[in-house]
Parts: sequence; structure tokens; C-alpha cells
Amino acid sequence: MDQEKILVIGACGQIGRELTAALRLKFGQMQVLASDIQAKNNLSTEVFPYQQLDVTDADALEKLIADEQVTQIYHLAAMLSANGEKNPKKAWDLNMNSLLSVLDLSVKYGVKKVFWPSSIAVFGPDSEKTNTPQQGITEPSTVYGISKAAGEYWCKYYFEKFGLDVRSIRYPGLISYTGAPGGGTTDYAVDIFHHGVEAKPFTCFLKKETVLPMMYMEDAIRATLELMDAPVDNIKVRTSYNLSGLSFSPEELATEIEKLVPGFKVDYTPDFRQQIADSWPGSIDDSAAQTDWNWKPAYNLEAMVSDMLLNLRALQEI
Ligand code: VAH
Repeated sequence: MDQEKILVIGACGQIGRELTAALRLKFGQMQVLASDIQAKNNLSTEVFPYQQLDVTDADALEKLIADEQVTQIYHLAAMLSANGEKNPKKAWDLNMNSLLSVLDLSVKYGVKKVFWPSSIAVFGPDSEKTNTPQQGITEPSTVYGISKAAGEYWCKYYFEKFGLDVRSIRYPGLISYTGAPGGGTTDYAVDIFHHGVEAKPFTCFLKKETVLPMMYMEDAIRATLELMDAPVDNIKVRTSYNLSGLSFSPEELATEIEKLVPGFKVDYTPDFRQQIADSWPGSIDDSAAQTDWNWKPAYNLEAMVSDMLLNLRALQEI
């Protein structure tokens, strides 16, 4: 079997660093080329091969795909919801034009499979709030959500017009202990753990009752690999699959952390991100992913909290 050559774009981000590691375990270290905008990767030193890449530079992207004879692309680079509202045009340019370059070049160079992350941010104030359906109303109210909703239709277009096998997941808020998220509305659910493990009080930028769909990174990475491994005929959704892990409020998360960090204190000072969070659903119906590629989450709130604290404490020892 010809060896795969996988390009991960945005490999130094919250998803990218874990997905790169998982892909290297699966395909071999040298079969997975990590790339990101910074010159030196901020991953641990042994993570190579690495190539600096500004994905908005289409010529540089084309040269990399051609020179490396790339067979799969995981395009993760994006500006998230909160930062996107501070820089709308830059968010649109990065999120949208980079996807179009990846889709065009994947067709031109015969890339076999493409993965592109969408988000529950494609839903908006008029979407169903509970168990939001796969075909629910997607009227996002953030530039990030608009770019993800538009990107989903572009992925479907390139599948239908050119037969490009591009697959996508609407990730909920992702929680991980390795890489800090950057500029998202769900970032509180990561930052709170860093305060918890230091037993420092935490100020949450959302109201305590704000329930959002979330997922532990271990589940998100496994879902991504399972989606990409599924037989092509099983993939019935060519925009992006709803995916659900667990839903909780900041207060519920704080209560679970306090069980393992007695006396842990959280206060709530909502900022501009509250309005973004209020526009999103509280829970997601992912029955299409369950049916088409047998999705099943493994982590509930208790398991995620204990695993997060265990790993953050272990990292403190290093
Ligand atoms: C954000 N973490 O907060 C991302 C995610 C559902 C939220 O897309 O913008």
C-alpha cells in the first residue's frame, strides 16, 4: 500500500497538537508533516517533521502540497469566535480563503482525503436550543460561525462537483490539558482547570448557568480519526456532522472540580463572550454521526474532570 503523506495545517493549535500526535501514532512520525505559522513549532522538541506555513499564502501552500506529494490534509487553522469578533475581516480571510485554497489545491493535486473542522458556532439565536438537529437552522451571529457555515457548503460543493472526499465535524467546545485554546468563547472551560490545579480562585467570563455543548479532547480526536476512517459510502453528511460529548454550565463544572479540589472558588463576571454563548445551543443531536459512522462518546463530566486534573498535576511534576 502506498504510504500516506499527511499535512496538518495549524498543528500547533489546541486541536492540531493532539491530532498531529494521534496521526503520527497511526501512520508513522515521518508520514505526518506538521505545519503552522510560527517559525519554530511550540510543540515538544521531538515533534518533527515541521514546516512553517502561512496558510493564507496560497503559493507556499501549493509548493508544500506538490513537493511533499501530500495524500491527506487536516486543515485546522482558524480564528475562533471571540477573537473573530475583534477582527472580523481578518477572521473571514483566514477562515474562508484558506479553506478555498485547500479545497482547490486538493482537487488539483489529487489529495485523497481532507478534514476541516466546523463548529456548533454555525447555530445561532434562532436555532433549536436543545438537541439541535443536524439539519437545524444555521443562522450564526459571529463571523467565526458565518465562516464555518459558509465553509460547510463549500465542502459539500467540492464533494459534489469534483468528488473531493472532504469530511467535517461540528466540534463543540473542546477541553484539553496539552494546548491552551486561543480566543474562543468556551476557553473558560480550559482555563478553570489551570486555576483549579493551582488551587487559585477563578473568575469565569460567562454566567454560571450558561450551558454549552462540550467535549473532552480525547473524544474529539477519536471522533476525527473514526470519521476519516469510515468507508466513503457511509458518509451521508457532506456539510459537517453534529457531534456531541457532554453539556454543562460553568457552575456544574466548578462543582465537579471542587470535589477534587476542596475549597476551589469561582466567581462569575460575564463579558462580551456571554452574548456569543447565548447565541449557541445548549445541547446537540448527533444521531447522524452515531448512525453513519458509529460515533459514541466515552467521557462524562466526572471522567473528564478527573483526567484533566490528573494530567495537569502530572505536567506540574515535570
Ligand atoms: C470557540 N472553542 O469558542 C471554539 C468553539 C463551539 C466553540 O468553536 O470559538
